[in-house]
Parts: sequence; C-alpha cells; structure tokens
Amino acid sequence: GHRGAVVWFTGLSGSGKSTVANAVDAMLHAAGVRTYVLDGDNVRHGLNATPQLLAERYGAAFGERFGLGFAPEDRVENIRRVGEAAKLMAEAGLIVLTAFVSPYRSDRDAVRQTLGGSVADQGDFLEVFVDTPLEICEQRDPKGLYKKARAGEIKHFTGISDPYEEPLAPEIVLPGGDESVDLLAKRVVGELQRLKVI
Ligand code: GGZ
Repeated sequence: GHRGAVVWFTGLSGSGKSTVANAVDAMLHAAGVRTYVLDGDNVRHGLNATPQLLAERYGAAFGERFGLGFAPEDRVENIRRVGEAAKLMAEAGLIVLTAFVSPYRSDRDAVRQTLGGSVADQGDFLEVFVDTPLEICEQRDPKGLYKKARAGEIKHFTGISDPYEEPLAPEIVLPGGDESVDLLAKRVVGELQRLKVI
C-alpha cells in the first residue's frame, strides 16, 4: 500500500519534464503503484482548453471567457486548477505526476500549501525541478517553439519573453541536460522510497 501524493515536475519547455514523469509512471506502474500523469498534452486540450479550442467548439466569446492561454493570469489559473485536480486524485489514493512549466514560484507554493506541504513534513506535495539549461532546451526545440518565440511569433514564451522562477527549495533537482531519462527517473523513484511515499 501507499498514500496518495503529488509529484510536481517544473522546468522550461523542452527540459524533459513529461518524458521523465512518464518514465517514473512506467516504473511505478511496474511496481504495482497506482499513478496518473497530468501534463499540457492532456490538460490543455480538455479541462484547461485554450481559447482557440473552446472558440471552435462553442464560439469566440466562450473561448475568450473560459479558455486559458499563456498570459500570466492564464498560467496562474492553469496551475491553480491543475493543483486542485491533482489534490482530488491524491485524495483518491493515486500518486499524481504533473508536468507543467509552472514558471511562477508563488503558484507552485500555493499548490504546495493546498496539499498540506511537503511529503517530508506530513504533507502530500513533492517538487521536482528539472534543471535543464535554456541553451539545451532551445537546441532540442522538439516543437520548433523556441524558434518561433525568438522570431516574435509567440508572445510570453517562458525563458525568452516570460520569466522562469527557479524553485528555491525543491525536494528534488534533476540535471536534465546531462543524464539519461532512465537515470533521472530512477532518482525520483529512489527519493519516493526514501521519503516513504511508496
Ligand atoms: C511556454 C508554451 C507557450 C508559451 C505554448 N510559453 O514544450 P511544450 O510546448 O510541450 O511545453 C510547453 C507547454 C506549456 O504549457 P504548460 O501548461 O505547462 O504551461 S504553464 O505551466 O506555464 O501554464 C510548450 C507549449 O505549452 N507552449 N506556448 N508561451 N510554453
């Protein structure tokens, strides 16, 4: 048996958050732990759909009102909703792995509070900083977004035209630029064992 908890990955676009979270997910699944990964790919098409997506389905006014893009207040609300959804899932006993840029420290700290603090301190929250240098993320550029951001085609792009506020006291820091996904994922699983989350 294990308790529910939220493992919150944060880092730049292209840092490897989703990749490592999915590798941890596979390792925990193989060990019989019930998990779920929340990331932009499943959340920003559904629960927190973009204004554009909602406009296609329900009209422009609806998209404007309820859609979430990447302006600062949109990110604040994205992270708040993800935090609340993750809390419900953790209450149901799942180990929830979230992979969002979550660039603002105050938003991550608010989620930490919502979850009763660190797993090291009776709470259900554990922050994993995927610390991959911007230059490496930009070299990877799997979706060509950095190129577009540099060209001014995407506004508010994290690391280019919007800030990334590094965590000051994350439970785990992963050197995302110089270790294999497998090794990074094993580090996270090891910490979860050490902290008696699993
Ligand atoms: C940052 C953006 C932006 C802007 C689109 N800034 O590499 P990706 O593509 O798959 O990850 C990024 C993802 C970020 O969504 P999040 O929900 O994680 O962001 S936040 O936590 O800040 O709300 C990137 C893509 O969406 N993307 N525009 N302007 N990333």
